[in-house]
Amino acid sequence: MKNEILKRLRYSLGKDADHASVYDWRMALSLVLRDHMVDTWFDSTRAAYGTSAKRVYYLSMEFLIGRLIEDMISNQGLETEARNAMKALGQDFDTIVHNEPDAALGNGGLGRLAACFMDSLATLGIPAYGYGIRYEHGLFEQSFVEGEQMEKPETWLSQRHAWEFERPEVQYRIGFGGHVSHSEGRAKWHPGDSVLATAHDTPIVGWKGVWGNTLRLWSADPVRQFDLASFNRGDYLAAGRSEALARTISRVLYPDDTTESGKELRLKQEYFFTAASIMDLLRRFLSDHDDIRALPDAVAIQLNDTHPAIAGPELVRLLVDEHGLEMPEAIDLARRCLAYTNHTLLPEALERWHEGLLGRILPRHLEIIRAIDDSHQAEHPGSPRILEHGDVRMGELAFIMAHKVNGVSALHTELVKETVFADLHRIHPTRIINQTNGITPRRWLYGCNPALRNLISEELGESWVSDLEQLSALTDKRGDSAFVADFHAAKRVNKVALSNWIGQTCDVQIDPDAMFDVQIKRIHEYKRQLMNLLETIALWNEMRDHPEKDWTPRVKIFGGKAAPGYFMAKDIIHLINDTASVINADPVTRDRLKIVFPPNYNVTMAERLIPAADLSEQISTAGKEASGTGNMKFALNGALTIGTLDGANVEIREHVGSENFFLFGLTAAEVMERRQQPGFSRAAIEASPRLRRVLGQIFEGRFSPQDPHRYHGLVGMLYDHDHFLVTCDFDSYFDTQRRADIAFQSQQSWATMALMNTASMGWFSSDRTIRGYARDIWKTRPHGALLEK
Ligand code: 26Q
Repeated sequence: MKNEILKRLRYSLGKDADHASVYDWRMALSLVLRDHMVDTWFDSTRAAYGTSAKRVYYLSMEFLIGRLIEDMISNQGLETEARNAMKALGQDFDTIVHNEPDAALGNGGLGRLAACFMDSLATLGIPAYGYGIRYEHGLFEQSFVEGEQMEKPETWLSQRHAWEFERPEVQYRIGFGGHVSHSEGRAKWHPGDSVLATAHDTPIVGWKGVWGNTLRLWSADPVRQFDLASFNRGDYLAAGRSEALARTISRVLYPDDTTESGKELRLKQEYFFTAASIMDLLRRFLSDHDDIRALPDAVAIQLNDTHPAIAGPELVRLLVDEHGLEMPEAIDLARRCLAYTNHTLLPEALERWHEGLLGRILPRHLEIIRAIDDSHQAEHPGSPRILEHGDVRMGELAFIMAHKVNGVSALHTELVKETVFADLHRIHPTRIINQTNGITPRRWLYGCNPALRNLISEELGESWVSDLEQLSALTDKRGDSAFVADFHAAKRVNKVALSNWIGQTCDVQIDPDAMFDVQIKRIHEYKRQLMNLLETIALWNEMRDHPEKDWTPRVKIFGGKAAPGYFMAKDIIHLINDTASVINADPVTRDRLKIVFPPNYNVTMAERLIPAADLSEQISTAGKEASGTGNMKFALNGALTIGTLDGANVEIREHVGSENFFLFGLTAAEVMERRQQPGFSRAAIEASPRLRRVLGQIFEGRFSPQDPHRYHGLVGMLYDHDHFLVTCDFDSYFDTQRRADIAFQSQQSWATMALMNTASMGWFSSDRTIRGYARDIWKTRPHGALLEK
């Protein structure tokens, strides 16, 4: 490998070893690793063609993949070789790994799930393509200036992307606007504008390097070179316009993780990548099939939320306008290919487009959507409409065009049936099914936690990495005090490493023996970072009131970004940072309580924090978090959860056992009921002297002395419209935290509970989730013969 790296350095990067930078070395190593997997990748593609196996197409606006180098190394079993080669070349391996930018082509859970699914699809040997957008700028970079979030554009593509192959020959023309002509019963769309979608492929190789799939991301390019010949002087202006359109479409990821409705560019992005993907999969299908009616036997299209829901009308359009099918047959054929995953119940996150806007950008699609809506209405009189009050409702469109609709945890799926899609569920009672989310154990244990990985492998060998339920064998070790001590020691190693990193990046000294209490996720009112902070202040008050008591030392760690236009979320960040300044400087509590909030939380930071966590904060208002997947990563790495009965917490608790989980708070049903009671939050505040005191301190400017009114709005919100019931759950949360304090005092029993968490989390592998999709939705079987279970 050493020689291969030197060759790449010289002939691909044009550098000699004496003048190579860390970047050059990283690129040379990456290119060697990429070379190494090309054969597997080709073999897989060939095998998929050969057997005419059904292919899965995962359409997602987001792929939050993070760094890839460690996946590429460990999935191909090249760890020792790569380390030795870099050592022989005089390079520090970890420095090389950390030189790779974190590809943040996603906002949070939905995008990270897509990335975990790509890893599992490859590991299981299921022929699959991930389709998305090659954003030039991923999620913004966050910094804090005097405690406030600032956003800077992210620039992962300012360097060459090590893993991708550009495919200039794989290009599709994507139209926008214009008009539709009808003659002799046929419709034809004449777009007014168009851009080219160009494919960029990243190979995704599964565990043991047995199977490789493709992540195909589309960039938008101007069509100018196509049209130049026919251009007259006047058309040059039009050419300029399309060039500007092309440049903006794949420019930047929308940083909102709930719908910011009505943004024209967002709709164009959605159509752009969906249309390119549908054209691409049809071309592949037609290259070895004659009969378009066989499409559902060869193609399964999974819509990651409604963002690619225009896939339904687009497929129908191509079937009717280009392949000459009748509308009813086209709708039926499309439906047999399509399935839709719902990721949220929040009403503000359900996508709607004004009919006028959609009709202006996609006139033919609007006609087809009407036809779909009318035919569904004709078959099921009185059913909910796709078009309502002048809006196209993408959830209803996706539901009606899908043969299966899935929720992402057991609780969420039941709520989908009872709330957003209650009426459609009555009409199609077998369409909604559950597929509880999962996480890839390759990244979220094997890769990020070498200390624990090695301990497990010493006990079980390495087969657990692709068969995670084997972890249950560790249950037998709970009475083995030497093993429990080793388990505890692995956690300690990770905590020391994190303490050092926090010392460097946040300039805060923390005690590795304190409880590391971590909440990392997007900042959102429903996720209730605010409740966590209020509890921290209440604890601080009590430590100061009773310094003589034997307090369990804690480090409260926060991480997460707020959408740039979400002012309440930004206020919460500001308050956390303001509070940290006051509390961290307090000599009375200095050795017992610290708050740290490292800026720019991303996948790479998660890989650092999760292995070092003792306590995982999963405290959303019950009924609001569809699943959560961070919750799974923590429990797998031996953190105990403090959480509500929300999303996948419910199932995690069932698996790890209620005695190994700190439960608190109202249930989803109780939440709905409590919200109906007038003045519920004032009543809760009245009943809790502890909470009243904290809110008073914030209101008076105890944490913002330079600007004492800063948090009046925030405190007022809690009194008057505490939509997420922070006030109602506060006391139960505080008391449960104190139970956690006591439990942590016995390190041995804490470590045993932590071990039971790791041992019980096998079911939450995304391999299990993908097997579920393959069996219940896609009707396809893993291809990798070796991996067949
Ligand atoms: C839509 C239109 C316009 C602008 C933005 C959006 C948009 C973007 C991202 C809407 C929603 C999202 C992301 C949602 C998301 O991440 N949901 C999470 O999905 C996870 C995987 O299923 C779950 O575990 C989380 O509970 C859920 O919040």
